[in-house]
Amino acid sequence: MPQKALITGITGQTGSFLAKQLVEHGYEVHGTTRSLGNLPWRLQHFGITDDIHLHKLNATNFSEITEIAAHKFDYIFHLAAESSVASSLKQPTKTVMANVVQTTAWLEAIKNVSPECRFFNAVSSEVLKASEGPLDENAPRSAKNPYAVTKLASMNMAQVFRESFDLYIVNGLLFNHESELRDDRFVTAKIIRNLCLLSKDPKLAPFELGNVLAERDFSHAEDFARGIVASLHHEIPQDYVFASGVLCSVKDFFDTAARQLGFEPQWVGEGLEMTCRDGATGRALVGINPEYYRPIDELGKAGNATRAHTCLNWTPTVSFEDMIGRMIAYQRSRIE
Ligand code: F7E
Repeated sequence: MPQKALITGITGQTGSFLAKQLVEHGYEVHGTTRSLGNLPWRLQHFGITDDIHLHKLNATNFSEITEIAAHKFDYIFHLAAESSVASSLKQPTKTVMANVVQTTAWLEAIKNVSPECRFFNAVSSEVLKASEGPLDENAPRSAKNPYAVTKLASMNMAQVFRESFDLYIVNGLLFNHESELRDDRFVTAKIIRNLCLLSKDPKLAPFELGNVLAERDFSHAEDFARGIVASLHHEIPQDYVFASGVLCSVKDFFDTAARQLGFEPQWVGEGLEMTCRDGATGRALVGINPEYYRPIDELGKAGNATRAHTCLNWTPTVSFEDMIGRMIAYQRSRIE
């Protein structure tokens, strides 16, 4: 009998990489989606749409969640969420419903109808407090935006269920994870898409970013998917940081991508007056728009994934440059 796995949020970036890996490993893969009418383009990209059992789910409907949990999966990977910090600032109530109420409903459902199921809960580096040095699972907590508040609550809830009801539950403290399948609400995909468009059309006007001095710890989502699977196969359920350990600014990401596309990025000005031109042609590539700034944007958070290295034998394999190369190649193939 193949092992049965359910991925909530299977049509998202990380859900799709996870689905691909589980299908390749011979699992029977199920997934939830808001609408069966929407084409799951990421699953199509991997050619695995026919291998997936899709379940339509209204994510805040507790009885629908219980009905799906009653299929008695061996593993549930709970990734469905409002995952954009910017969107959470605009729609905090919706974010609480998607991230706290939904997660609690899944926890309650597995406790009631499938207590043997191993459950992965996707949490975020946004719940960790910035400080000197890379942050591990024991780093102090802090939540500076609605998204972070909801992820912290969902992590606390999952820990309470693990300790109170003896369930196998793992929280993954995921630092930024990007890929060719990222959507451009997120800064990396926005940069890649716009630079590819600029490189294709010499007359195109520059685009706009927010705080380019913000720093993040970027990895490839495919590497995290591998770690997430491994995290439910350890003998004890515990929480894991997944991260590269390397800090990089949005500006560094932009510069690396621009160079790979043949531009020579040259920045001038400060703050809102910053702009970047192509040194070879003098053409403006990007400017700053305060609309994309966050009210609070914590700087300098790198992750320490020692526990994942030690317990799961997990290490990232896709380098920063290769990740950007893959994002560019995919984006170019879509716009050419
Ligand atoms: O922003 C800055 C922005 O929206 C990254 C999610 O996966 O990782 C992700 O959250 C940085 C921020 O991702 C623009 O201010 C500048 O400092 O790509 P992002 P995020 O907020 O880090 C964490 C770990 C998660 O858990 C989340 O689910 O880039 N930035 N200019 C911009 N950001 C955006 N979106 N757009 C800009 O134009």
